[in-house]
Formats: sequence, C-alpha cells, structure tokens
Amino acid sequence: MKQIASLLIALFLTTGFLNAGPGNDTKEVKIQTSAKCKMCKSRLERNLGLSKGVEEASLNLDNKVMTVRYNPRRTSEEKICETIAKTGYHADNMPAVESAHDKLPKCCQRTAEAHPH
Ligand SMILES: [Cu+2]
Repeated sequence: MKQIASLLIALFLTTGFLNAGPGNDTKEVKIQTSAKCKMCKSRLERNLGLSKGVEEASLNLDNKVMTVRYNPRRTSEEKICETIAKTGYHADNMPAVESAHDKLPKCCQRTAEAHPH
C-alpha cells in the first residue's frame, strides 16, 4: 500500500512538472534583418505582431536582429521569415520581396545612407 502511494506521488510530480515546464507552447527565434531605422522597427514589429501565431516581436536596432516568440503549432520560423520578406526586408537567408522593398520610404531602403535615428 505504501508503495502504491509513493508511486502515485511520483506520477503526480512527474505529470505536474511536465505540464508546468516553461516554453512548452512558445518558441523563440532570432532573425537577422536588413532594417534601417525606428520606422523599419515599428513596421516590422507591427506586421509580425499581426501575423498568426506570433506572440511577441522585438527588433534590436543596434544589430537589426529580430527576436520573435511564437507558437510552433500555429506558425513556423519559415513563415515568420516570409512575413519579414514580404514587408520588404531580408530575413536571414530569405531575400526581401523587391516589390515590397521598393514601396518602403526612401530612407528605409537598403540603398539609403545610414541615418542617425
Ligand atoms: Cu526605416
């Protein structure tokens, strides 16, 4: 009887641990983008934020790396890169969609001079 009780307790603890484990339904990915400035940052964060399965998107303007937290059951790293490419920016090895890039304000295009904001 005592053995059964400790078995049940062990089972309970294991199950509880698995359910409570962090990061069970979100994944995080870092993607190098060709963003230029604050406007690029808010444009990208908005478009990613509106896309399916993305919980949080945040661009670091120092290195232009986008950190995205997402639900892997609803989206994938590739879809996230596609969203960035369709916004007009490179995403790791995925090239920007040129028609989208050409619609960006001049200061946000890749040919733009680096500008101080
Ligand atoms: Cu910009």
